[in-house]
Amino acid sequence: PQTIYLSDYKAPAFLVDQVDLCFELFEDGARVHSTLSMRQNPESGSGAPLELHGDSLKLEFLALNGTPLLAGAYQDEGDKLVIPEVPAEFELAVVTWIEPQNNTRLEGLYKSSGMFCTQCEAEGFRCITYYPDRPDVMARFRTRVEADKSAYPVLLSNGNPVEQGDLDNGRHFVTWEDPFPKPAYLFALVAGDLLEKRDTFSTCSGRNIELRMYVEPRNSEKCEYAMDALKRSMRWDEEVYGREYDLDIFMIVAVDDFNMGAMENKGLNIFNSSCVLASQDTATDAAFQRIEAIVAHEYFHNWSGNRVTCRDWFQLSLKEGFTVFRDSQFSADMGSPTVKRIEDVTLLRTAQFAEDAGPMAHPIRPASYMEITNFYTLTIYEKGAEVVRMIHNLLGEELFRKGSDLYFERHDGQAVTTDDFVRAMEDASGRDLSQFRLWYEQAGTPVVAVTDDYDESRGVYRLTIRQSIPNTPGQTDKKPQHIPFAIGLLNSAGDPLPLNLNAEERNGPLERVLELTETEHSVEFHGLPERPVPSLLRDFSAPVRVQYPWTREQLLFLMSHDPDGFNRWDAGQRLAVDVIQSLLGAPDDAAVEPRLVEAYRHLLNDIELDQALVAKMLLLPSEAYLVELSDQADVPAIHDAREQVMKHLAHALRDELVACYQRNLDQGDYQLSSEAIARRSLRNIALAWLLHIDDEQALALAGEQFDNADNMTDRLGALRALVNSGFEHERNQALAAFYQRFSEDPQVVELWFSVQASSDRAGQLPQIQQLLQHPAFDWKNPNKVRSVVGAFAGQNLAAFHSPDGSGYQFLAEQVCRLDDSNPQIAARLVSPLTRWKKFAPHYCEQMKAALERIRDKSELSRDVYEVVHKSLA
Ligand code: B3K
Ligand code: ZN
Repeated sequence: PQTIYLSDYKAPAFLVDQVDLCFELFEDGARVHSTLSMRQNPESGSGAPLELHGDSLKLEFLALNGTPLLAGAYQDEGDKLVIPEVPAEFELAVVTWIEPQNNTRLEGLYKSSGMFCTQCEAEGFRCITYYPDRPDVMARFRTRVEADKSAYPVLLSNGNPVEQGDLDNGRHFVTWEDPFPKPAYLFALVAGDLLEKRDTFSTCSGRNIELRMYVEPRNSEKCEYAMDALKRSMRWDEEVYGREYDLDIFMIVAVDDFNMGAMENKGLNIFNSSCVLASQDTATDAAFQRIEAIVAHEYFHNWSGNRVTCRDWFQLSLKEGFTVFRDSQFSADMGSPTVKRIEDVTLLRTAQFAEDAGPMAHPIRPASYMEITNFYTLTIYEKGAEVVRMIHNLLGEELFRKGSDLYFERHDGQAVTTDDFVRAMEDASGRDLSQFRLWYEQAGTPVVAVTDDYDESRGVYRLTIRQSIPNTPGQTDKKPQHIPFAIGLLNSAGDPLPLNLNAEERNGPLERVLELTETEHSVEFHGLPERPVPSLLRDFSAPVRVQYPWTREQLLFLMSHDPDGFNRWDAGQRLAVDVIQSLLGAPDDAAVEPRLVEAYRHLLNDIELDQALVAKMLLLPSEAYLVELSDQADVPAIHDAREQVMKHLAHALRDELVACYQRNLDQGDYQLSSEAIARRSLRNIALAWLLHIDDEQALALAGEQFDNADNMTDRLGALRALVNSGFEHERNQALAAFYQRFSEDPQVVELWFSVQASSDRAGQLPQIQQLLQHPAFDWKNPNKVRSVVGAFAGQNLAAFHSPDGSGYQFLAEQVCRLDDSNPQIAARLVSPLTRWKKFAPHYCEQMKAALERIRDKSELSRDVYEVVHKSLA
């Protein structure tokens, strides 16, 4: 496969003004008629041949300005159609035949449970027709869809419906017109027998927007939450960013077979069912929150992505980083900002830091790729969002808004670069972000090492802060970056101290954002009668690793006194990490730090503190995070040490856990407020811990909760606790009952699969093999694959890293099998193996062998090829 470089970017030789499409949909295939009004791009030289992308197409007809082109007048190069000579302005007619019913890659036009749907980002449109399939070619689309009327009563595409009617043979058509020029990756089409849910939204300027959701009839009762979330998103984007919706209709469609979460097609968002459908009985609190975030994310793309789009795919973070930042601000506003921050940082530190330290590390604006689909990464999305967040914090709320207004105004209708985004922020604020731009160019997580000393005689406390950025593939000797580093100081009573930068200053602010720009930065704080405790990187003000020689004493202190909620949580995590790490390889009866137990006791009894924060603080750092923090990870040892701490805590705090469970029982109706969510999460944590030590009373509580829950959070919480307990009989009984009750609901069946696959008790390899044989398992459905294979390799770490290497071989086998049908999903599944160098020698050799096995498969897809070869390099 070829590598594509950012430095090779050239403006398109031809532009498309208008696209006229007609889809004739049949059971054995689809005929696509396309008429393109094209002209030479005045900004690039003339004389270039016309090149159109194509993938798996059968060309039936080709005509230039009405004259059919004969075989010699063009070349069909497989992935490209080349017409050597074309006039400066012309009309090109293309007819292609495609087979959506056989499309298992789920890119382009395909079928999912009987309906037709599309996925065109990044390069799916070329699987539909020949086209200059690149985001900087923007055109107006008019789309006619024809299909059998009884099988496909609903026919949708982007924009507004302009014509419809009946045809011969029981067929009908609808024509849609999208007035906004767009790149082909935002094209969408849906045809099916779908139920329509309607609502309306009145915009800030008083326009009435029709909101429609289309779902399979069995999902009729699962639409309300997403519809409400959509309206909240629309309002929020008006209020916070001044962005009004621009078409008269906004549509959401739910489909079961979908490679990712959702897609922001203009006016016609398509969602993975699991990211949009929800009811109290079938969705957990976490699922509701995820749905709200994804609905918002896709909606926000209408401006950050659609009205202003990417020039090329190297700029992907332009739309994704910014939009993730926007959806995280939105979620913070809808719930608890501290909890949202903790969740985002947990994902970032566990998974994005790992990616940034592995063989696939890349900057948020990569310089090259083989397969763009592999670059929809945590780095592009999550780190990209952190970079926008830093700009937000450096500029402040008001100037950031000025910058985003300028960006949207300046670039409306254009395809632009991350640099254009940063420039708009600079121009609006007057700030110089030239060094800051390194965040876009340099990969790797900066390490910020802090040391301090206190001069008692002068009352001066000095921090010395050194930054360094590790080498990553293809990048060494990196330049220091511009890092906003928020800090505070506390005295021994736990009060925040004024941060006076010199002897004259008296009432300095209680928090400062230091702007680190040099390799070494030092700063002095004056007027301090005692040595303070530093609170570093408050609210995680930059995506960096902080090193500071915290004592356990200091961490305990920060855990209960830091006014920064995020840092309170973080202090607890650091303490727990330290305790678990100190037990690695220790005998089972080694002593567990008693102060950790007391800190957790205190938390469990603390009813003053925000209970949502308490629930987060009670969660021990995950195995994945502990692996990320170690050098030569021995996963079974990490698993054992963590288990030992968890069991010790559960035994020592048994009575407090029971009390916490009882105190948090819900009396009234199910609600989705932060308080109610926190209550459910506290009682489910208590239940999980108690069942982890096979507590008989907890077994009864779990049984009761499982049988009588009026919502999925509690029912699944009880099931998960039982599955992870030693009560084998009850575990099997509950699993069977759960399946029986929900076997008709694919989203719940996915939960059922993943609860087992992610559990070291129910998800050992033979059990995983059994799940793959289960009638509800379906290799063609990405959600099912993720819920069994993905959950096993990504969450059931002790089983996956079995010392005999069987987990690795298993994964290699499944990747090879999937590579033939859905390379995109196959490439994603490889990810746990790519970090092989991180593990202890015994494991690392076997992981490498598994990668080699995949490498040696014949006819490897470009997707898997790139990941495997880069990992082995
Ligand atoms: N933009 C899509 C992702 C498309 C992935 C293509 N392989 C969803 C999103 O980020 O909103
Ligand atoms: Zn997105």
